Amino acid sequence: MAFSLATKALAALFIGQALAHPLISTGQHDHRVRSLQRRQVDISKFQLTTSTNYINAESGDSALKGFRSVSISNDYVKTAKDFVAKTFKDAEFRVADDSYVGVNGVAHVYFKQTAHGLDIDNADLNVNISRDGTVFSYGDSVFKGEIPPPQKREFSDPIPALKAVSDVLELGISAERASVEATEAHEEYKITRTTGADSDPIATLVYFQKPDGTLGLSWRVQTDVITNYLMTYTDAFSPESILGAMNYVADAIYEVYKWGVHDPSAGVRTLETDPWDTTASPNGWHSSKGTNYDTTMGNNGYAQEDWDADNDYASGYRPHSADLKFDYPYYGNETNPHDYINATVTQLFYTANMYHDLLYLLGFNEAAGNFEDDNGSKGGKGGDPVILDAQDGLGTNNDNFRTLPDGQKSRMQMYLFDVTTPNRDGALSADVVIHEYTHGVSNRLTGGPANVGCLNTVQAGGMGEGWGDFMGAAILTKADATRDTDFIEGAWVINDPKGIRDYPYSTIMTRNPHTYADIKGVTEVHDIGETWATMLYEVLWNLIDKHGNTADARPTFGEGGVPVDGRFLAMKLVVDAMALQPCSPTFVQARDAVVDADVALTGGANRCEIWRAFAKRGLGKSASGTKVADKFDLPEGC
Ligand SMILES: *[C@@H]1O[C@H](CO)[C@@H](O)[C@H](O)[C@H]1NC(C)=O
Ligand SMILES: *[C@@H]1O[C@H](CO)[C@@H](O)[C@H](O)[C@H]1NC(C)=O
Ligand SMILES: *[C@@H]1O[C@H](CO)[C@@H](O)[C@H](O)[C@H]1NC(C)=O
Ligand SMILES: CC(=O)N[C@H]1CO[C@H](CO)[C@@H](O)[C@@H]1O
Ligand SMILES: [Zn+2]
Repeated sequence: MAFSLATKALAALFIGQALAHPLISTGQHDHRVRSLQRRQVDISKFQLTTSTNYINAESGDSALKGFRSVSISNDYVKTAKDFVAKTFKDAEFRVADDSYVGVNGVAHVYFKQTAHGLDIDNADLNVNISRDGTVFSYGDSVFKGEIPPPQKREFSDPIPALKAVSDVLELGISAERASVEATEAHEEYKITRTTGADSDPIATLVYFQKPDGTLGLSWRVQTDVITNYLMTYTDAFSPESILGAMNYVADAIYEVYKWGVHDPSAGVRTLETDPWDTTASPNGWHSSKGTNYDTTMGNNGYAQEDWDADNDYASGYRPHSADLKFDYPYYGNETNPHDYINATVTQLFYTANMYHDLLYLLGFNEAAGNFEDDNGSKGGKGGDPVILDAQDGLGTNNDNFRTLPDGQKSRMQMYLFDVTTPNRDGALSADVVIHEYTHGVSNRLTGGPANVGCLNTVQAGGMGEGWGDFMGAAILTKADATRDTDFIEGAWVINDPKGIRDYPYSTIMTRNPHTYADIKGVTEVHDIGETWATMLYEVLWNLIDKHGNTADARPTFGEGGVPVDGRFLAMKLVVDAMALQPCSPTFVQARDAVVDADVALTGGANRCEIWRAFAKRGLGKSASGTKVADKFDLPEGC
């Protein structure tokens, strides 16, 4: 038993994406598969068929029972290595470089089996280590038979392997004048001077567990042909025998106002590659239930136009791109907004998916009732990606979100704003998209995912508006902002620097004088929401001043799953509080839920920062939920 230290970039990529965190599943419905089928070759016939064992604590497995690392360190990789060394005595492994500790404190360590210094490409092992340092489960597709002795081969062998792959799969790559160049990676070769491929094919010598149960040397040949990026295994000594093939999707690229850009006046569009989070969207944004989409559809949402306001997402236009390259022009001077529908739908899809991924990390996941087509057996109900309708013909100068219970598709309708010339498109402005999506979050979280009727009273409905503005403010607040920096909602869409609310969000009373008493007798929910979001904006700044800020798009979690910076901590507490508060909460109850969320998450480490924020705006300790009046007092100890 030994560990080789060789880390191969390519192998790591392969493990990371094909096994640990699959990028895109390779089911039969893959659009690339379909395009291959037009050439009469069905790649699914060559699908890899490796079987994996999964052993958990309940299996009573003797290797697992009571295993604890003899080492005194709390290095979880070391614990996993010790476990593997003891359990698979005769095998060699290398640690893949994508081990991590999950939000639940479970560490996941990935190994690749090796033989004679080469990877056994379809022999993987992953070990889960609990918080207390014990191994609680592992999964393996380790080769348990006899490792054959090393075999000799010719330097030029990758060329016949490529020829065989191209012939059998009818890829149309010609390698008549090809030559071979070694790359920096171990036993990996670039095949140059071919024709018919989009980039030079790569061949890597690996071992492969064959369907007959033996282990053999194999060339893993990577070919990039128009829309098919394939990884094919051939027998190294009889290359025409294809051992397996998988479709490997290239990067997805979006030309968008990047996450963190408030609206089109605040930045330029850039190309964003694979922006998803692999925990929140393990199959990327264009895949669901084994289907890969070449359009703005996927597990988390379906984005399209709805010019005729018929709500029929199936017939709505959306851009298609076989290589998932969604880069479309938008200049801002177009007189007909239909001319940039590709850019708009792309932006809406991007913003909604980015927000899905962030919310997931903050706790709005499958079990909490989030918006996903496939619940991936992680709890909650599937079947409910968000319907994202851009340039919806139903109205102008507004947007809306209709939340249905978990398991039913909810709908965001983004309108055009015709108070400006040329018209402006709500879907291009992150503050308004985040505001709308947050209606879905607060409705699903308050009172449970199946009950979306908990924000209908006047105060609760008002907070429903406030949460949307607050989440936008927290997400779009820059790392170099200070508590004197204001946040303005909806300025771009109506082309007015004052935005769509009465006051900017500000911690300075003269710029935003809202206090609790302002909601007395008010029934317009947006007016009430302004006061609520103002209070949360105070919470945000008290926490940023205490814990600092970050420019990162996603939180870093410290011990106990607590975001290490104040900005994401504030977002997490606000989202956690939604799940804690009762159905139809009052301001007072929603405030208490934020205080309680901090108790649950940190043991109450931020109690006084939170109370001071609310008390400053009149929602102090002795404020009443029914008799609305300002109270500026703090609880004992603050
Ligand atoms: C590791 O634990 C995670 C849950 O934390 C589980 O989903 C996964 O299947 C486990 N994998 C193995 C190999 O034990
Ligand atoms: C819009 O702006 C682009 C880029 O600046 C320019 O090429 C184009 O001619 C403009 N179109 C109109 C209608 O002004
Ligand atoms: C949108 O993009 C497609 C290509 O995906 C193109 O054919 C079409 O003309 C574009 N639509 C507009 C309005 O530019
Ligand atoms: C209610 C629901 O949609 N449950 C699904 C959760 O995910 C598993 C596996 O993907 C499905 O079998 C369930 O139907
Ligand atoms: Zn709203």
